[in-house]
Amino acid sequence: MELNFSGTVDRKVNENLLKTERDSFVPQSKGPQTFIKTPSKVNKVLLLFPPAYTIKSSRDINPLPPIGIGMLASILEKKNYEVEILDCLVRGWDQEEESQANKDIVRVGLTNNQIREYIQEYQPDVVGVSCMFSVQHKIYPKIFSTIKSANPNIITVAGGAHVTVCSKEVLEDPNCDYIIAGEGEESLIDFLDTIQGHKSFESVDGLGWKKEDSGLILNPKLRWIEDLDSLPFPAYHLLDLEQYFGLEASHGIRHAKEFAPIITSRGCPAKCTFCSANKMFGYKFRTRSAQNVIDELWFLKNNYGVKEIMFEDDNVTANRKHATELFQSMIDQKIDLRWDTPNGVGLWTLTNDLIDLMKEAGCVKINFPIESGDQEVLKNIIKKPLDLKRTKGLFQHCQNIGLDYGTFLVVGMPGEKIEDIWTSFKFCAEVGSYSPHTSIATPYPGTDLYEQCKENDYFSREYALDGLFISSFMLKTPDWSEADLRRVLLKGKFYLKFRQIIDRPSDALKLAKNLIKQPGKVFNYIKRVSKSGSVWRNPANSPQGSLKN
Ligand code: B12
Ligand code: SF4
Repeated sequence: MELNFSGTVDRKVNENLLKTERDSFVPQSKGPQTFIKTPSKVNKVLLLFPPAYTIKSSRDINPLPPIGIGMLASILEKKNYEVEILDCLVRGWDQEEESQANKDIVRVGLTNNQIREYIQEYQPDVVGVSCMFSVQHKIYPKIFSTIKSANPNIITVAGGAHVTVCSKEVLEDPNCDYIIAGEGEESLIDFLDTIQGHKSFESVDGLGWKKEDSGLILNPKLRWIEDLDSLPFPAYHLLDLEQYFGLEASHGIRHAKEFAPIITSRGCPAKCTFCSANKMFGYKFRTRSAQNVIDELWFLKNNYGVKEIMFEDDNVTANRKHATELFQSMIDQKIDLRWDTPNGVGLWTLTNDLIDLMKEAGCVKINFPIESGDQEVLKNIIKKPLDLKRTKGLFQHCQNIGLDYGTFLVVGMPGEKIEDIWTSFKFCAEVGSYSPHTSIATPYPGTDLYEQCKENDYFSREYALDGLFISSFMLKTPDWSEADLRRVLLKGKFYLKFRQIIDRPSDALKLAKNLIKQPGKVFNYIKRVSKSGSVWRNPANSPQGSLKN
């Protein structure tokens, strides 16, 4: 099968690209012939967060302050560069452009013209583009070409999770001059030194660049920042936090208008087969000190009136000692903020005592990323270090102390049987989680799942990044068909609602009210899940729904 990431690369190149070790990369092709004349001096840098494609009716995207480029901006300011941040998504949150290829899809955010005008006004020497999501891969070339059309002398550099796992595809774009893989703080500064003639391109960790005689070069990513306290807080003065306040589509349900995301750690020691998080920040779990985090919380509270925090870490509790210290300090210093964990927590380290501490420290909801309710699937297929028996006790404890919780499931992994998925729904009922957030297994570049599917040809249709919305049905295996998956999802949904009414009769009224208020929602759900060819949550990835414009 021909892999179709961007339409411009062949399978051989992709296979190299998706190897886990970037250091084993050997350039395979000459790549586009654009080689950069370096300026003698860089004064101004613009960091840009692109607009996003989404489905018009559900707008499954979240405008959150992009703290990654916020941190880069801080570092740049410390080095005396003049910096601005342009979050094209939030600045154009009320603007929608219909896709010409599919009228269900819209581009949300600033238009190319608006971005061009901004750049022409600001006149940066370098524009850094955050390319975080592979699912948004079609927007990035448009942004690079818009930047070059504003001024062809501007140097473009891309970073972020998508760049990290699909470095070569991004760099092959003739309007993208450089990429930086993995965490960007040190490399961005080294890169700016390099293009000003003070360092060699080869010395910049994780840099992708174009060399006249040998095409694209990807330097290996070898270094991780050990002391996270050495990093400054995001440049909040450039992020303009107020523009995010009160927007409905934040990450999870918000109780306060004034909210902010924060990251307290980097890296994840687990090796879940569907996840590429370690490609971004490595396997070693590194933490900021409790006091460093608290200082940032005070800063957000005192300067921006922030009342609610989202810990956006992959695993805020992965190190129990660190988590205990952090939450205890929040209590001791009377920080008095509500908070939750939208991405879930490291359940293998969670204890009842830690949950008590979290609640006392202001936690209003814990997400339990159990992924499966079947221990064998967890152990042999997902490879998440989780003991479900122990986890049941944690759910029970949350119920006992009245702490809200959610559950994440991923279904349709190769090797998983339909009965196993059913077991997951039964597990959810048992622990009183009647609306689990259920994702269909999706083979992201850079994951073991992707490698396994490629090896065994488990793709149900031609592999394309467009299909990466977590809601897609991209796989087929000898154990089940797409139709089987759809059936069990539908059955599971109704089973859980039925169990909710039986187990908690008082919820029946609430469910009935919801049904009366939004009858179309249930109908749409049934239609979406049962109709072959339609997708689980987001039609952008249906075969007819590719983002062609
Ligand atoms: C917060 C978060 C979100 C937020 C993003 C908000 C925002 N504006 O930043 C929200 C909730 C919107 C989100 C949504 C989704 N997310 Co998300 N998200 C994350 C998460 C947990 C943390 C990101 C973060 O803030 N990290 C901390 C900061 C410091 O890091 P950073 O932003 O990556 O920036 C650093 C580097 O990347 C680099 N860098 C970044 N930009 C640039 C630019 C330049 C020029 C340079 C040089 C360097 C550079 O330097 C920064 C500092 O070190 C990551 C997991 C992770 N560990 O990264 C997943 C992650 C990025 N998300 C992921 C996914 C899949 C999604 C969704 C598709 C899920 C879904 N709903 O289907 C959606 C996509 C939404 C969309 N628009 O289409 C994947 C992306 C994988 C991929 N290849 O695409 C990740 C890696 C999670 C994973 N385990 O796989 N997400
Ligand atoms: S899913 Fe969570 S626990 Fe598993 S590897 Fe990814 S970040 Fe770590």
